[in-house]
Amino acid sequence: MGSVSEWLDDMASKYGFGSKTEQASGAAYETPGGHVAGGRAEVGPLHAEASGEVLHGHGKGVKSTLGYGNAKIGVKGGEDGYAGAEAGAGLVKIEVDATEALDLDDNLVVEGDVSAMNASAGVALTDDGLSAGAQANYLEGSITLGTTGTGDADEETRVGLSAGGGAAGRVHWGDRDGDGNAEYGIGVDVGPISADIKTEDPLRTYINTATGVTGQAVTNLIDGNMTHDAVKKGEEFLNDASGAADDLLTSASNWWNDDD
Ligand SMILES: [Ca+2]
Ligand SMILES: [Ca+2]
Repeated sequence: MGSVSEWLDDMASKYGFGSKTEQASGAAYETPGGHVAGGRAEVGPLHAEASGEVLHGHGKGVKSTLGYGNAKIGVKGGEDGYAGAEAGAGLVKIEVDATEALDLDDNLVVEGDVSAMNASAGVALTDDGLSAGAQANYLEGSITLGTTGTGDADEETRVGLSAGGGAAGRVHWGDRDGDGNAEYGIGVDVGPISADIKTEDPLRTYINTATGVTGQAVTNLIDGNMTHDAVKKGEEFLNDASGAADDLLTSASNWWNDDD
């Protein structure tokens, strides 16, 4: 006769909750040039996922999908944290990574995608950012250009067009090149326009965008990550100011005590 904790342990390992979490399951059926796959569940703290693709092709830098759907419900912490609820489906999607397809410099980001009959809705919070929205498009496409892995001031811009309805917004803070400098950014889908900007150095990007060629001439002369440097200078200033305030208070209190 086992104790309650033994029983709980047994149930935890059996169903994957409590301390013995991580339980994943799935099934995939490969066919020539395609597959159907779905599954994944992590009970504790809850996470479920299902996805499927009818036909799937993968060439050098080109991925094409015909008939797809996915759904997630959330709350999961840890490394690849996820919180939210999302669902989406579409008919055709073609994604091109030109850097791979055309053997371009690995530090360039040149990507494009086109899809038709798409619908998606949901809210998601992941390690890479926050997104929310609902939309249905007959046709949509986007191009992403930028740099990655070149230092601490990489930038990416994505612009897209769509025909359909709905709206979405995103906040980015992922680290694509894993250099410890997050690429901060925002993105919106409003009307036919979709745009995202991500940058490891928001201050530099802001000056370049707001002041054009003149600003770029100036920022080109400044090495390093301007945002990090500005934050550091700000902290130093605050430390100095608080040090000066401390000195002032000490002097005042000494004067007061002497006068006593
Ligand atoms: Ca970088
Ligand atoms: Ca980075």
